Amino acid sequence: MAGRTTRLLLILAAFVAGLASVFAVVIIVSGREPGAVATPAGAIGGPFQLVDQTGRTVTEADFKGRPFLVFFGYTHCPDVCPTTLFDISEMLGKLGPDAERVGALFITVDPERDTPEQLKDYLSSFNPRLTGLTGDPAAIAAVTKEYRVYAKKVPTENGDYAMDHTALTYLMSKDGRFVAPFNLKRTPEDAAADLRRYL
Ligand SMILES: [Cu+2]
Repeated sequence: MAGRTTRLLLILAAFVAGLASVFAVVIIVSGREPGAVATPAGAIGGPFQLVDQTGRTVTEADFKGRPFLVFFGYTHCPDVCPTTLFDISEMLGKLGPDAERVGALFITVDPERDTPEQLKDYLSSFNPRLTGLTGDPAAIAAVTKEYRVYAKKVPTENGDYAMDHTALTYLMSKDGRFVAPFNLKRTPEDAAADLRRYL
């Protein structure tokens, strides 16, 4: 009986913890909604040197002449990252051949676990045009700072950890300047049509 109560309590605790983390994400997201981005466009983003899921060195120069989306997250993320990557994948699918004329970057905030191999494995479930990027902690710290991304390690009950992080998709122009947060909460057709305007 006591064992059962303990288990129920543990399940309840896990549920509450899960709920709390969802709210934390919501707060982070809502804190960075379009209206809250008061900084002048152009001040967000900048040069970076990272490694993609194939081990290739990638810099911002690789996307010159193409509008690109940037999303920060990590492969162990329970919901926000997979949902966003799914939405971006759907949109890339709707772009058809134009998908080659845009960039879609998933930059990890968890370089400790997200090696190029881990990114490759994880991204195999999504649109192949997604570029997963990782790097040494200093390079990741630099790029998160440039994009004003909040990312914080949060220990979990099982001795592991999760990452609280800004869940904003940045739309960058052909010349690498920040345009606006990119809205994925619409049909992939609408999102694709919007992105086409920046080609
Ligand atoms: Cu995430």
